[in-house]
Amino acid sequence: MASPMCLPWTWILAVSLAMPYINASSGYPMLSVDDILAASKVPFSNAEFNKSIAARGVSSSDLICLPPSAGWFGPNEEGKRVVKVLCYSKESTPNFYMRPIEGLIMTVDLDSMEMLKFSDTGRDIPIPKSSGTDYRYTAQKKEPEMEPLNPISIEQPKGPSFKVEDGHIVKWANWVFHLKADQRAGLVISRAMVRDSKKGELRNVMYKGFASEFFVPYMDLDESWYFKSYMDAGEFGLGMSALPLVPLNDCPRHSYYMDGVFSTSDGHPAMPATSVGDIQKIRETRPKVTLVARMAASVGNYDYIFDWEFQMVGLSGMLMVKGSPHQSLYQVPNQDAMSGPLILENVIGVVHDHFITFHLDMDIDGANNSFVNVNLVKQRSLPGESPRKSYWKAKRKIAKTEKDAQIKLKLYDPSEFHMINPSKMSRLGNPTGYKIVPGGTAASLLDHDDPPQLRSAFTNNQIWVTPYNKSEQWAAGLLVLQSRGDDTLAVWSERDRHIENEDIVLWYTLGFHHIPCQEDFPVMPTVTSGFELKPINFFESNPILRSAPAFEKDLPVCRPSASS
Ligand SMILES: *[C@@H]1O[C@H](CO)[C@@H](O)[C@H](O)[C@H]1NC(C)=O
Ligand SMILES: *[C@@H]1O[C@H](CO)[C@@H](O)[C@H](O)[C@H]1NC(C)=O
Ligand SMILES: *[C@@H]1O[C@H](CO)[C@@H](O)[C@H](O)[C@H]1NC(C)=O
Ligand SMILES: [Cu+2]
Repeated sequence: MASPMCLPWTWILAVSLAMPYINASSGYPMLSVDDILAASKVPFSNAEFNKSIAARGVSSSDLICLPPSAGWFGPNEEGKRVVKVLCYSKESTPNFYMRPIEGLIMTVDLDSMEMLKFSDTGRDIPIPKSSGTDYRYTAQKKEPEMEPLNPISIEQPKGPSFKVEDGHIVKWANWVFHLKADQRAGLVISRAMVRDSKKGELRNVMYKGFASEFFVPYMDLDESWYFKSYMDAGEFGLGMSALPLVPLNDCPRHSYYMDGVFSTSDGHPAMPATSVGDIQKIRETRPKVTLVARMAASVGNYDYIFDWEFQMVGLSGMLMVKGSPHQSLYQVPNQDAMSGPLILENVIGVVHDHFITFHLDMDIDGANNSFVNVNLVKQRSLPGESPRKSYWKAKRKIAKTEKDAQIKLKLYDPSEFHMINPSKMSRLGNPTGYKIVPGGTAASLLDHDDPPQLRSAFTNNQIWVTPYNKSEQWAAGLLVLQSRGDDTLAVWSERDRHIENEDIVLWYTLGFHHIPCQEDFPVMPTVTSGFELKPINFFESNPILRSAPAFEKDLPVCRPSASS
């Protein structure tokens, strides 16, 4: 586990985690595994807590306590690192998230491990029943009332088409890129280059791309809920929350697995503690062949799967969000007073949002690029000009400074968004470029002065462009735990720096609102969302024509060993 080769890097990480204490901006480094383990034990040394648990009929051996981050809500909790500790019953279920002990919440100081506040408001709220909460196949008592599907096997008899050099550099089809496991971002793709099939040269597309920050605010004002406005990358760490991928279930044969070795709070190298290992994998599938760099993480009650999908023509970032069950509230007779739909007896799925902000340092044919807003503008024909009264024109506007590139998506005033190299022209004189095609387009409905939105102001726009600055990689700022929003992408962008024909970074926020429903119980079906990066006048013509079609003689025919 502790390979000596990892040490230099680990020390750099340990130094960068310690450094924030001398930084002027608000906030603290992400929670460490030690913080989490220690904080979750604090309630047990409190007699009042024991009394409350006993009154609810829960045995202490059935308790599971977790310390989610507390957010930041004004000066009361400043000067100390605090978390909120809440508990669940794991009696008769592996799915304790479905059995919250509602209204029991403790504010804990992470350094002194003291309980700062004890709040116990939910004694009359029953703990939801355990029946039906077990999602495992073996726990389903009844035969399913549908025809089972036959297995499908995907074969690749000549082995994979990708190569991995030095453990990190991936070569596949016309793509070359570097893959890295990162404690905070999870998976980092860098130096993505594509070989031009006509000219044979390797051309730069993206210097670095990764999920920079998450924002998941819940819409409930109760004492035990209002603070739930998680920022999963900067508070918990996507890499730190990584899950092992399961061969043949998560990934097909020939997949390549990469361990993530990170630093513990005392600087030792270690694999993520929430599971036995962090694995990224590369997958090949047919007939639509894409190369997938995947990582899975489990942050609290949510499982996230990140797929960076390389295609023959484009490069796309894909995100799948796969939920484990939600935390829940209780049944209230007045529906309007409920913060979400009832999804099971005694369980409310509290409505909330998911936002993920990506850092996309594009380098189209070199570092100096420009951002172009190609606006579709409605035109009115002149009287007598045409039987047609209206049409639209694509009007190009190059962003000169950061404020020109603060973009809110609009259905009735649409645009395409291009990253171009203004000094690299195609045969026809078009600048070479890539466009970003937004996917999940939900915007945050919170007011800008609401503390969670102030800290997550990087979600105020869906697109931003900033000049490259090595200190501006994390959209919520370097320090996120209890930050006050003084070091976010929104603050940097207000400087309105020059971004035309410069080394620039594109930021895109993917969003979706989540109104839970009964099908989200006991485990959520996968929600998929993503965005694409597609070439725009980058190639002289469609590069797919140069790749060979599949012939029948090359494809294996698989037969079951005994035919029936
Ligand atoms: C609370 O209960 C736990 C488990 O039964 C016990 O170990 C602990 O000593 C109790 N704490 C107090 C302060 O009574
Ligand atoms: C990029 O542009 C800057 C000026 O905006 C210039 O100083 C720099 O040399 C350029 N870099 C390249 C690689 O052309
Ligand atoms: C780079 O970013 C840091 C942090 O936001 C900031 O203090 C510094 O002024 C920035 N440098 C430039 C040249 O914008
Ligand atoms: Cu959700």
